[in-house]
Amino acid sequence: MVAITVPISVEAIPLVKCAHAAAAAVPSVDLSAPGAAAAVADACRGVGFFRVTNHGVPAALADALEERAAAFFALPHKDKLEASARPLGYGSKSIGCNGDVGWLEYILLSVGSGSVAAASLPASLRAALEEYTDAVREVGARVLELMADGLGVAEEHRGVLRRMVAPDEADEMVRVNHYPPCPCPLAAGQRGVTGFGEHTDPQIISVLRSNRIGGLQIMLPDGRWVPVAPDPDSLFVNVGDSLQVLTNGRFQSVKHRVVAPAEGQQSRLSVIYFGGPAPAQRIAPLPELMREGERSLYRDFTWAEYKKAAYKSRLGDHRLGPFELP
Ligand code: GA4
Repeated sequence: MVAITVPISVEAIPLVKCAHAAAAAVPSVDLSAPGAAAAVADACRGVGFFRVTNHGVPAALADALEERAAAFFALPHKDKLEASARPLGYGSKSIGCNGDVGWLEYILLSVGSGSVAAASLPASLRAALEEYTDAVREVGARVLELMADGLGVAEEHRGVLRRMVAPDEADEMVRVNHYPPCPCPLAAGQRGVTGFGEHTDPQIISVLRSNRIGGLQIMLPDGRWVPVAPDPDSLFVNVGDSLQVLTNGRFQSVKHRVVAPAEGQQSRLSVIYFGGPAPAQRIAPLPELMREGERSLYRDFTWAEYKKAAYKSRLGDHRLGPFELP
């Protein structure tokens, strides 16, 4: 019996079409290669999503986290619920606070100011999460610097994006998603059960790592959904809505979703770091990027304002819509 069958029944979770082929649609960037800045910017202008190799995060950190997270998810449901503090902490099948459901259970935490430490999770899991997040934050920072470089920002201003997600002030989150195989009689052939419904991430940048089990799909600019081949040795970077605004639409946030593993498959486990700025940070196109006479596509807002609006929305909503200028 799968531990996450209560209280939402599997029939309440929407089905999703399985995507096919086009593995090459996901760009890959070697962070140690001389052309990394251009490759990162190309990927962000195109798909808004890319695979990162030579990222420097020791496999041992991710393995330790995966092992401890798996041990946590194997606990009885009532024990896991003790770590629930919606929308943060442990959650099962219910995503956010506005009725979204998926075939998964997760841990969602705010990072920094000791909040990972404060969460009522086993101490060894907290420690692994903290260590892993510290390492992945560095990758996020490096990628943000490459983005600025690839966008043509002058050398003395290249830290502009990276500084927005610097610890202390930044609003960072970490999420561990566990998708057990789904025993759903309705899901057959072309259709699977939604693990995590389609959405874009509201933050600036997200950095994902998963185990060997697939299920993640991204939407290409032409509207096609393609599967992302799992690769535990790589990290995957998402452009978030805030980065789309900061670049005045040069980079596009990527729609993505997860199809839960079918019965008989193994569980998918993913860990995502979300780099958001300080609450008071103004989210507006970077002056360093704007061409003469170029106008912002968005009205000005702060991260606190956008986050508040995002948390009132449904997963699949076009969250930037109300902020777009005619
Ligand atoms: C999507 C990205 C992150 O996972 C997240 C999610 C958040 C949540 O799970 O509570 C949201 C979702 C995410 C966007 C819209 C709102 C808020 C669920 C939801 C329906 C932690 C985040 O920051 O935004």
